[in-house]
Amino acid sequence: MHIETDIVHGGQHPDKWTGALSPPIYQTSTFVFRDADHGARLFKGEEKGHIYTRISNPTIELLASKIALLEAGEAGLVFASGLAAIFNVVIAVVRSGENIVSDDTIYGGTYTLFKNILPRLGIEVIFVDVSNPGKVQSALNDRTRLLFIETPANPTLKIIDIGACAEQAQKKGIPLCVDNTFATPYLQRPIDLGAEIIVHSATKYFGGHGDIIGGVAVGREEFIHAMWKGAKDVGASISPFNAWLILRGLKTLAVRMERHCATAQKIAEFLEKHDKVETVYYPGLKSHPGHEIARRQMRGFGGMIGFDVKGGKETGKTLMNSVGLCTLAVSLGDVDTLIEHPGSMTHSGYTDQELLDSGIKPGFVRLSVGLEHVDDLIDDLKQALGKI
Ligand code: LCS
Repeated sequence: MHIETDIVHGGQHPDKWTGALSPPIYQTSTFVFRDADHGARLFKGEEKGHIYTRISNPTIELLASKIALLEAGEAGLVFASGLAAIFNVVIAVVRSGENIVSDDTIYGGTYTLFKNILPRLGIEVIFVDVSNPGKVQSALNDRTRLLFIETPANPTLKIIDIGACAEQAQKKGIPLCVDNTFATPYLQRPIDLGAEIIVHSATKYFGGHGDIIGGVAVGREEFIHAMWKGAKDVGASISPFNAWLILRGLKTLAVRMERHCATAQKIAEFLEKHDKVETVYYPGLKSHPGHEIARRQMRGFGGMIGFDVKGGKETGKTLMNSVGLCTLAVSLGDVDTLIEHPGSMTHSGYTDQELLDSGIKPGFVRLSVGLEHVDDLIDDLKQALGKI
């Protein structure tokens, strides 16, 4: 089936008890055992069944298998947030005394997890520009257990060649983990290009409506099972209701992504021509250094745009304080267009030098293009840029 069809039907079937088309929400913490031996067998893994929602839940499992299908992976595991998914992947793969090689441009929360929390567990993270194969080669060593990237990356929309990266990881015998939040499997399927593990903030395009927090990891069956064994004791489980809201949001992923891409392309072209704008970062623009790679590995360029306004941070602030229709807030992938300043908001865990090294200039503004009419969005940005 085409991915558009899998997005609607994949993994789902009418409820076997009632025929309900929409899946039931198993909003329960616990599941009743038939007798004491049944409970003991479930705990020993001798019989399949649900015990307790931190361990497993049918609504959450439905979401996990649906996302695994969309990502062309064997299995998936859903978490309370994207960061919980990333943390659980790391602790499933990396032990104290070992390390991760990560691209230097990633979501600020992932960056502070890697920079501040993992070293406390004895896990070192080596940050390099992963788009440069030579730098990756010299960073990988005998204690490296994971190569981690985001593409397109938050917030600069940096593009990394997934296939080339996967090859380097395979040579080293380690998995490549791709955070596919910005693209979604509708636009890009890293597993088809050689990646082994996919993570997502489901909070974003999967949910799509700005009303939940969730995360997911996808990979080989054996890996997901091993990760689940640890994750059930870490306890970062999503609520069944939130899992259901993501299932509902997912149904419109294809049409939403088409519109996000079309509107973002027009806005990026508008911004590129504007005399108050210095640089526009959008992979759909020919001027973007990752444009050719993005064309090869993505079927569309996504709904995220970055841009530098002339005059730096202060003019950036004037712009953000002057928008009317665009909303000044973090998060992304919502139906509402959101605008924010990564340097002082989502990426405030980077030092000023680290921001510059990752190409995030002081006046860099990030736009998550929503589903409003493109002309209304352009009018709003035009009037706000006019205030500079
Ligand atoms: N990965 C990416 C690429 C993200 O953008 C985020 C959150 C996460 C992982 C973490 O997911 P969460 O735990 O929030 O579900 N990005 C955010 C952002 O850019 N603004 O607010 C959150």
